[in-house]
Amino acid sequence: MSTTHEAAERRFIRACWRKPVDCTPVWLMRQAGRYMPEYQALKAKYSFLEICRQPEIAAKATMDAFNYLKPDAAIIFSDIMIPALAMGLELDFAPGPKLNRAIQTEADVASLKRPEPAKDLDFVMKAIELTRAQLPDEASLIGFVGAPLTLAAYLAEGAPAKNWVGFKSTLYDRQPAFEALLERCVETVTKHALAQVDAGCDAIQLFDTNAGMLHPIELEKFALPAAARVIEGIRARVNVPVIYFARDVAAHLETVRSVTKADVLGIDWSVRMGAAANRLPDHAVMGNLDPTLLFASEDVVEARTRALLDEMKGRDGHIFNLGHGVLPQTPPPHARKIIETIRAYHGVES
Ligand code: 1CP
Repeated sequence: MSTTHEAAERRFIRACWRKPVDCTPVWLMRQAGRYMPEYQALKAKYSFLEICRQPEIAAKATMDAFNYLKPDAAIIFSDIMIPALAMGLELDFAPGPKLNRAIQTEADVASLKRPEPAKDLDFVMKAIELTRAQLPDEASLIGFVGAPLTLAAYLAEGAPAKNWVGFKSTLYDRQPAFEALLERCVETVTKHALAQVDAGCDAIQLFDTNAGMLHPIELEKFALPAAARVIEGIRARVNVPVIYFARDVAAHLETVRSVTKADVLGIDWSVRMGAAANRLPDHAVMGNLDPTLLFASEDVVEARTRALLDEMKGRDGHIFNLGHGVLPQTPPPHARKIIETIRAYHGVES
């Protein structure tokens, strides 16, 4: 595919494949979101779902953040819960996702539709096409899905929860139902990821935000093998890098790598980046500034950005990012300071 070939020349993609780069590539998880005044202006006119469902508006949300920050990659404006719409559920955001019902029994799972994302979620693919057309050639476009475990957790719970008791009791008490649900999530997100690549994404990120709240027994039994199956399914058909990001799994990085076989592992800020890279030799890593650092002064942001670059100096396969998403209320100039500092560090124009 020609897009894959062109993408192989881009700085961000080169780093995913651990090829040398002139400057550490950078993007920020949740770079288009509530901290941006441009996004707040969109939200004054449209609901979150309206933004997602109107490709021109979704592309504008992505591009506003891209044009302000000038990172090496943009991420499409959507949400990990959007596939729930195509599974036949009603979804609202307030601001976290809320479903009209929780999926906790085998009958609940059987009632879910089997989505064809290319058709059922065509607004996502149109947003990707419009965004790709507006991005400069050297920028990459990241598509994303929730990893199966994380999507299953939200489906079983119906909404974010403090201790995720609804989800965990489904997992512990009704394992056949949980396995059936996980299976549907594997199928759905694999198709959704492939449709996003077909529409023009250069890389796919799996967000497994909830994996780290599992006991290691369930992490190894369910979360990681399910993510591995999605990654295998993507790889069987397209040649794009796949990033796997989970939180609170620093104790298990070696297992995460060997089971998921993701090309790039996202690292949260609970571990030194150099130490994580040492534990994952010959593997690309992404991360890992503390998102809360961005509430400190620009001087502190600059110093810690440089310290992280020093720590990763001479290693191929580092993609600069935060250890989790940009938080609401973050001062936008502080987010931009990271990118400016990286370019200055390498003597490259911003
Ligand atoms: O009211 C609003 O303005 C909606 C806020 C919002 C936004 C801007 C939500 C609701 N989702 C999004 C966009 C979004 N979500 C993006 C694209 C923007 C970008 O990254 O630049 C992405 C990649 C996501 C991914 C996402 N959604 C994750 C994984 C990443 C992470 O932060 O861990 C998760 C867990 C969600 C669920 C979700 N959607 C929205 C919220 C507030 C949440 C978190 C709910 C919770 O507390 O569990």
